[in-house]
Amino acid sequence: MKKKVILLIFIFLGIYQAYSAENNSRITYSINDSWQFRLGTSDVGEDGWSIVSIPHTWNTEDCVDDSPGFHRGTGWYRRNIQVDSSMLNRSLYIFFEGANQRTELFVNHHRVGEHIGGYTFFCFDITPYIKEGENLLAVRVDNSYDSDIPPLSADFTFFGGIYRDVSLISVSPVHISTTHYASSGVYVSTPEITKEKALVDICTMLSNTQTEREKILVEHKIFSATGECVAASKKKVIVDTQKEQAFKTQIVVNHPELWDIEYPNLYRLQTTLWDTKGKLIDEVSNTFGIRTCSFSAEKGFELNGKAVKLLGTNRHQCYSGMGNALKDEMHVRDIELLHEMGGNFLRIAHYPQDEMVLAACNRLGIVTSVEIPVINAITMSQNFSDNCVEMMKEMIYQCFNSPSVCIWTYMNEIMLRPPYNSEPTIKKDEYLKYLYHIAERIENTAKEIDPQRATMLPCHGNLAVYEEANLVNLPDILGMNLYNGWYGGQFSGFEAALDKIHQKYPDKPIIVSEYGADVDARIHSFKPERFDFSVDYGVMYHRHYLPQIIQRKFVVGSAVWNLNDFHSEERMDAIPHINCKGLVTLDRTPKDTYRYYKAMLGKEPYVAIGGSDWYNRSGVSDNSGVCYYPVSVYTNLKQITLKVNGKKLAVSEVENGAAQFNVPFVNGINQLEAEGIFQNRYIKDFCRVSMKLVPGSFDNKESFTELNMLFGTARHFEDKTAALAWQPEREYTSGSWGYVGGKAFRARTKRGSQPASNLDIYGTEQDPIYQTQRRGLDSFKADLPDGKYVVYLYWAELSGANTVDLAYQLDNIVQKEKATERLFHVDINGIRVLSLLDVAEEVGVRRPMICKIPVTISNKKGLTIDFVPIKGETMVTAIRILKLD
Ligand code: GCB
Ligand code: CA
Repeated sequence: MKKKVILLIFIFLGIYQAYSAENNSRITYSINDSWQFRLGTSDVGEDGWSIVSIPHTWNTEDCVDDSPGFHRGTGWYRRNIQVDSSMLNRSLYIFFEGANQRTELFVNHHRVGEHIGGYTFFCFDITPYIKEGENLLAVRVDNSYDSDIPPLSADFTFFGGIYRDVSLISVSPVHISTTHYASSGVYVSTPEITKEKALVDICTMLSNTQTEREKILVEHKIFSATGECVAASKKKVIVDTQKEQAFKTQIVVNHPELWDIEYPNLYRLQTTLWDTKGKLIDEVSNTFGIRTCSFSAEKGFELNGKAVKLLGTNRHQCYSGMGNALKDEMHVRDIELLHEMGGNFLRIAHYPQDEMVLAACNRLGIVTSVEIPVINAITMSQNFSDNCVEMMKEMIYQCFNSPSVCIWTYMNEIMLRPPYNSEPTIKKDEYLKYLYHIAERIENTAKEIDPQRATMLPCHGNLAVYEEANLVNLPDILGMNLYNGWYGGQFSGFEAALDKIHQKYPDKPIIVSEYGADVDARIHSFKPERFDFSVDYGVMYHRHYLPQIIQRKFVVGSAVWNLNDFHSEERMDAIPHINCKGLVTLDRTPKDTYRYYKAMLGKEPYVAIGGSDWYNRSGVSDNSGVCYYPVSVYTNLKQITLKVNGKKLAVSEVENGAAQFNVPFVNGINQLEAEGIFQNRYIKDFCRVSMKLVPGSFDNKESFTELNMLFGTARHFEDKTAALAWQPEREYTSGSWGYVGGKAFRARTKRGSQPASNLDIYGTEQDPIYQTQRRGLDSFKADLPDGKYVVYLYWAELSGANTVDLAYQLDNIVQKEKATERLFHVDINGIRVLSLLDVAEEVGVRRPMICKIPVTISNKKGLTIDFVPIKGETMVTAIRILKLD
């Protein structure tokens, strides 16, 4: 009772909890909450601090605003910790799970140390700086560009801040090391595995911060998944007064239960230090698995001697509106999404992620590759090279015990943008030599620390440049990032490329380390086309790729780029600042592409109606008052029956993960019900679609409510905020509605064109409405019934806007369109409503302009909107018509 009262008083006074050590064992306190944060280089003064919780990034505004760029600079965090006298004879550490990207820690104004790199754990010894009572922790974090710190550039946003958990660790002066590359201090490997027994090698790093050496007992106990102790050892060790003394021992586990994909059996190694009087000094637990893994072109990936095809995804660590500052459970959820989909492989790209990620992969049976963020290019400096190697060491030591990790990866598309192409001072041969030197150092580091695991280097499609740099034969596995049919070329270029590589390197196991297509879940098209960002093109892409991957044995694995949409500030696609190649959106809503994979890979019987997240649709009704749209049902069953509004429509055979239907949608709510049979059991999915039909011809009997037409495109667009459905343009015919004259605009790219501009349209989140347009049109006509209407005309001037030259777009880099002068009148039913309109002049380039005009139609005249050119071509991006009565 007394205790409770005291606690309450503390809370009311806002006093920090005091950290105290009641017994000897290790205590890890999370210190995520109640930090003060201030952006800027100075921590002096009391102004401008705000209270934040960690995980935290100072870039959350940047991921929702519409302006280019994100804040790169310095931020300060500070917080008090109360320490009571019992803690003063302990060793104290601050453990950071990750902060981007250069971090300095100060305790009571003493500089404790610095860590470089945004994606690995680090741990500082703060013992010498701690006093009884209040202690001030101050952390300076900097995410500025630094030519010595990888990544130099990459297709994702480098959110700054302490974006992963922080904790205070209190241990006895003699303890299992916390500062050996911030790992757990215990390394488990299994050099020999047979049915009868597994040899378990354990290397324990011991630290002694006292002035005297100390004799202790190191006990190891291995527990099975059911909690039974299956092996143990206890040995005397003299720990010198030093940090990180390695103590090695070997234990045998009889009849080991192996870790594999289906049964991810885990063991727990409990390491305990005892003093000679039998008092506990320190204890840590490490999860590990017993398994073998190998890669070869001939046999593929073998786990415990059994070949398994690795099929899965990549993953980025960010989320809608939160940047990279995710709570543990959100990391776990992503891995569960992958697991539910049937994925057995995760390329943790392009950097080590939250510890929850590997924990979940270990638990769920997902094989992983982890990689260091050396991307696109290097700096020819000793510091850069050293930082790469240091990151590799940190990554390997920190992930060492995870059975899911089978691959150490480095240098993603390192030849994508070699600087010698643009900077004459950099000599190509010197650059390639230095690049190889770094690659070799990284490769050797991996093999020295961990000879049991394979290495991989992911190349982009142009393998010749990697050959030139001598990088193909260096790693064990050749990673290929292939985007045929997305950034350029045809789908079939994918298998052609793979076969060609295999012919040249018949012994090299290949992983398709990336492949994917951007999908904006709001865009659909029944004439899907490369770079239209439609769900439908994305589905076509993946339905081509996956069977090709499955067919080829030398392709030992593949990883879709990407599990989730992710922030990439410089990108300007259908969703500006976001790379939308995810199978799920930035808030983890599955797209049809996810459904396709789940149908192909998932273990449970599965039926899912495609487009079930496309609720608001519009279309043109035919003579019988319906509109036919194709609907796919994704399933791993053989046959699907589809009912529409309670009536059976058809039965369809499943091919390549999907059954296809042509569904007559009626105006209003449509209920779809798909069902298949699995072992005498119905497996079903339901979905509702709200359809707003516009008559294909107005015979005055049809009712009309609204029409939302996009120009210059075959895309449908769902404005999910307003629950508004946009449909593609059509040409006017008598009695109906549509455009007259003109041409659909196409954005010019380096080698051709694409169906929509990739300009970020400022001040709107509905960018796709403005990214297509019709130019040079004479008019829009709709033979609407008499009545009162509101007409909305949409424009955006796309010419004259600066584009960004993004290396990842390869041949698809959009060319800047020269500013064109464009001046025209707009007449509605013969009345001039806008004269000498110059959209660029009116609102600026790449800005939305909507003109709302009330119109009364009488005498069966219908609606005619004329665009009268004065200078240049006329243009319009969308028209919305709403009937008021
Ligand atoms: C790549 C890169 C990756 C990009 C991806 C893309 O090859 O490795 O970082 O995000 O392509 O979407 O272009
Ligand atoms: Ca975490």
